[in-house]
Amino acid sequence: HLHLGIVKQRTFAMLKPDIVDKMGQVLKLIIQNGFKITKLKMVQMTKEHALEFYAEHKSKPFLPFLIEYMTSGPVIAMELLADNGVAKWRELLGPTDSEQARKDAPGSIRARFGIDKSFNAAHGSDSCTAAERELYIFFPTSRIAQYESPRSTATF
Ligand code: RTP
Ligand code: MG
Repeated sequence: HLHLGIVKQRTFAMLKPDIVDKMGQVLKLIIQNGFKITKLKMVQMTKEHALEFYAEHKSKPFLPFLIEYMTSGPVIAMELLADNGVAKWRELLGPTDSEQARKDAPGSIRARFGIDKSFNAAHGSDSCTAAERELYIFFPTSRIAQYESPRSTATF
């Protein structure tokens, strides 16, 4: 049957260490924006884990700083499900640079919770292929069944 170009997609989202103490506010925003949180865990990345995750940036000058930041405390790793979920989550995140986000997308997560282009609150996969790869890094759990939504919809 017709889907009119809209398809449910899973994406990988991560709250970076410095906003983990604001996770209540951020999770509320995520749910209010129509995402289902289908997986979630708090985890301290090792340096090796962070380097694997950010392999695409291995020659960037900011990589050592990024690894230091991302391993400075636990992160919240999530699988989110929504119509056009990959692009929808990138849109709610806003531009990479939080200062730019405050100009161009004032309601976005990076505008509201980020500091600058390095400390930018949260991560989102940039494609379905990236989402599959990143989800597998944090949730290498092929034995766990996939599902569409939690049993009840939380309202904060
Ligand atoms: P993300 O992967 O975290 O969702 O963000 P993104 O696609 O918008 O940005 P990307 O280019 O993939 O960069 C990954 C992360 O590296 C840090 N970064 N620092 N100092 C800098 O110039 C710089 N540029 C990027 C950010 O934490 C960014 O999210
Ligand atoms: Mg990226």
